[in-house]
Amino acid sequence: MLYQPFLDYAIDYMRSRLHLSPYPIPPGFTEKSAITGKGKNTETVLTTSHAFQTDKLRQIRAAHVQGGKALQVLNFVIFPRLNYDLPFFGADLVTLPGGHLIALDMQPLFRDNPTYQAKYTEPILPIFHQFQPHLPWGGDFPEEATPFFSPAFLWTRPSETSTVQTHVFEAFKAYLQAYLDFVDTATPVTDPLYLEQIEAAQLRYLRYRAEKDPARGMFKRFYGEEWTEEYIHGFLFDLERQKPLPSSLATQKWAVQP
Ligand code: DBV
Repeated sequence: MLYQPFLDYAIDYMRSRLHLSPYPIPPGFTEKSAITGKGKNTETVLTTSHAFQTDKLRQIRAAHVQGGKALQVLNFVIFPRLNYDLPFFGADLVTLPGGHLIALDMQPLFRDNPTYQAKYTEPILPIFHQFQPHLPWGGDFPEEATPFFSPAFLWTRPSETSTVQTHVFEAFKAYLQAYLDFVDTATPVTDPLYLEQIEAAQLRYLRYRAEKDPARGMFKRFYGEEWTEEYIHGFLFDLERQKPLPSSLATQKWAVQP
């Protein structure tokens, strides 16, 4: 349906530029379906999960929810390994009975740091300005989420599906291409203090997203509480379950222990 071309494009494009390995998806999460509604209005809601990793990217994962014309969601996030200061690639593409809601960004580890902004936000601004006229600010945005978004955050609620299929799709491609350019040139961080800051920023982001996941209510309704919490903490936002840390980091940590 609506977001399948986004997912197909992302996977094909990443395959063309990265050496993707599979990232394990816990049992029970690759595919999950439920039947909702009554009488003639029943609808199967299918959620599929997709996940990869590379030498620089800890987890590339997508959750794709398909429940008919009025329920389509693609949540796609790239979590870099903890020894890179890369931003997160974050796309939340949501179609509900009330309309479309699009969030697209390279979510910064250090939002207000000028050096970081110069490295990871300024190069994106021309792309942002290219699409912004077609994708105006979507309004109503949780204030507490602000630190997690860059000044190049595309946040929009298109009233036409065709806008999603054209401008949003083009913006998605452009952001992903630019993200992979960052990945190409990224080099490992070795400074222990910076590594600690990166880990703290990743945990801050992850905990916020797991705690505030706007899809929690929807998933609970379809698949129950237990499945939902496990999906959120065991797959969607799993960093804390994925200890030990990358070996370079772990070695440094262990080195200071008696
Ligand atoms: N959002 C997720 C995941 C989803 C998902 C993992 C797998 O983070 C879907 C599914 N997002 C989803 C759904 C809704 C939203 C809304 C189903 C609609 C919820 C509803 O209306 O019932 C960006 N997504 C939103 C909203 C925002 C985002 C701001 C509106 C929420 C609201 O108005 O309260 N993306 C979201 C976000 C961050 C991000 C908050 C924070 C860092 O990256």
